[in-house]
Amino acid sequence: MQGRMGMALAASLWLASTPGAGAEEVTLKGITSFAEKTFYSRGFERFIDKVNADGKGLVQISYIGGPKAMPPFEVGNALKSGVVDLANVTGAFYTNVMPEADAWKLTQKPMAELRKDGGYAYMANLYEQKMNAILLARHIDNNPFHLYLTKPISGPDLTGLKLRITPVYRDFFQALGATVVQTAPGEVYTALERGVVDGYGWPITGIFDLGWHEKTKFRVDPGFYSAEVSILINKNAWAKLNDRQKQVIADAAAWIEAQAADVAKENEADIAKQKAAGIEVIRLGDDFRSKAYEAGWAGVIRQSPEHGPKLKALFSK
Ligand code: 173
Repeated sequence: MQGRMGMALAASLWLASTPGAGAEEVTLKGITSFAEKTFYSRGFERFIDKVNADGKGLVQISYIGGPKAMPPFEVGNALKSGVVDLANVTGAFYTNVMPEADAWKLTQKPMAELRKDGGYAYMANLYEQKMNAILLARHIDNNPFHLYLTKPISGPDLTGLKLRITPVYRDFFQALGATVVQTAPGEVYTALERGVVDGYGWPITGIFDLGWHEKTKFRVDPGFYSAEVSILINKNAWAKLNDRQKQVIADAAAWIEAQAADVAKENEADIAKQKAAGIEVIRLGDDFRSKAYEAGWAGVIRQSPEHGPKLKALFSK
């Protein structure tokens, strides 16, 4: 026993005293574009906890917080420029920097497959060029978007409705005739309360986090696309890490990405919760979903005529 402890002590002393071995603990700054402790931030928070536990003496993440610290639509630029080192964010929030990022919502293959078949590699190149970043982990997938309303509709015609959107829903809702207004999630409650909008786009999970269920009367089914929320790291911050520090981050990233499959369970829980809250379901046909994909891909290809068609080929089944 004593001999082994002696070895461990000797090893840690050697590391601490070897110049250039990167033994100094590095602290990275991490931000989330969703409210702290809400559904879409939770995976990032678990990732941070794991890095901070496994990375003692090597690498730590200082959690700056959410939209109170930085508006969600500014997170992409902050990551690119290195104002923050790590970001928990969805592609729709940084289309100003990388329009192609919004295409993640249209993937019909799991990340494990995209990491093998070239889909991830194609995007990784764009992240390097346009975002100065690496996408470490997509921890939200298998999580459809829906249209939520304060008044009923009788079919897929959204003419006369004013809907809260992000780039995720813009092309689809407009194609169905809606008037759209973009807001950050933090403004949805007030927009509903004041009657500024008749509804909003949001995934199946999370409407209880910010109290929107109080103002929501209907959910339109079927859902469409698959919500993406990922953890990104600035390239320069990554390049400065030594191999052991990178390993801690990469292991935590693989661990959290593998949990994206569990999101499906959370979907079921929120569907039941919505029902219990009295939110009625308006069921439209499957062509509602087909139209979503059609409008979504048309939008991505219009935003990025160079990469859009290639992404469509790589991401579709
Ligand atoms: O509606 C949104 O704010 C949005 O685009 C989004 C994307 C992924 C997860 C949750 C919300």
